[in-house]
Amino acid sequence: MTIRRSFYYITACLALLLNTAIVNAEMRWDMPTPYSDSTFHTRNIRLFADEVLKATNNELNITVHSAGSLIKHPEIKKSVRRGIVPIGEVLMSRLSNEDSFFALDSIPYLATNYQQARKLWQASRKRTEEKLSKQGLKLLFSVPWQPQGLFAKKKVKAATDLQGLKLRVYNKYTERLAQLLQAIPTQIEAADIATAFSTGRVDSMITSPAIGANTKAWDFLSHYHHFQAWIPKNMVIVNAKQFSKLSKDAQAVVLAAAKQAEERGWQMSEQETNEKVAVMKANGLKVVYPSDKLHSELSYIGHVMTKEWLNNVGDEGKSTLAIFKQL
Ligand code: PCA
Repeated sequence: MTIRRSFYYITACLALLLNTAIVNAEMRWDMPTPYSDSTFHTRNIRLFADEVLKATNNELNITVHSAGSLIKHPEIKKSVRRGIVPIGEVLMSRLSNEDSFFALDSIPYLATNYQQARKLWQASRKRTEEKLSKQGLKLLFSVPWQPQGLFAKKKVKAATDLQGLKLRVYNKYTERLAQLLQAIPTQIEAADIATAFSTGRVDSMITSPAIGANTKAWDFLSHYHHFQAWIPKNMVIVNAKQFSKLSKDAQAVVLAAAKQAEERGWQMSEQETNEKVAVMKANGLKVVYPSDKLHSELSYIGHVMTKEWLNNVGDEGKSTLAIFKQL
C-alpha cells in the first residue's frame, strides 16, 4: 500500500467510525398514540416531538404512530411499562381498571369547565405521578379533552330516553354511568366509532366535540347535547429507565418541551371546543342543551359516582377532593 493509499484508507475508516458514533448518539423512540392525526392531542404530540428533535440537535428522534397503528390503546400503558416502547399516550382514566384513582376526571359534574379541571389536575397530579412512578413510569404531560356531551339519534329529554340504548363508552366509569342510566354500555375505541355506528353495535355516545367532528358524527347521529359534564385527560408517559438513558441535557429538553406541550394542549383543547361545535352544526347535527330534568338526573348520578369513587379509593380520594375544594 502506498503512503497515499494508506492515507485514504485511514481517512475512510475514521469517517466510518465517526459516522457510527453519530448514529449511536441519535436515539430513536417509537411512540404509540390512540387517536387519529386530526385530533388536537396528536397534533400537539407531533409538535412536542419536533421540538425535542430540534432542541436535542437530533439526539432524540420520536416517531409518533397515531390511531393505535403500532400498539392498540388497551396495550399502550403495559407496553411502555415493559419497555417494549419507551413512550406513549393513553387516556388517563383507562387506568381506572387497575386503580379507581385514575377515574377522578371522569366523574359527572365534579369539574365541568377548564378552570375547575385545572384545579382538579393540580389537586391530583402529585399522587398520579407517584402512582405511575411505582410502576417505573414517568408522567411527562397531561392534556384535557373537551367537556363531554351526549350524541344520539333523537333529542334526549330525560334519562329514561336512554334506557336500553347501546351507549358507546371508553372507560370503567363511563361504563358505570351507562349502567346507572339503564343503557347498555359498549366499549369502543375512538378509531372504531364510525364502524361501530354503521354496523349497529352502538346507537349513542358520550364524548367531546373534537371526536364528534373528527368522526363525522352527523353521518350516523342527529343530536349533540352539549352537557359539558366532565373533562377527561390524556397523558404522555415514558419508561423511567429509558428516560434515564438519555443524556442529562436531553432529559432537560424533554421535560421543558413536555411543560410547553401541556400548556399548549390545554389551550388547543379549549379553543377548539366552540370551533368543533360549529363544524358539527354546519354539517347538520342539531346542537341542544340538556333540559333541567336531564341535568338534575345526571347531577344526581354524579353524586352517586363521587360516593362510589370515594369508597373505591379511600383516604387518598378524600384528601385529594379536600385539596380540590380549597383551590
Ligand atoms: N375522547 C376520548 C375520550 C374522551 C374524549 O373526548 C374518546 O372518546 O375515546
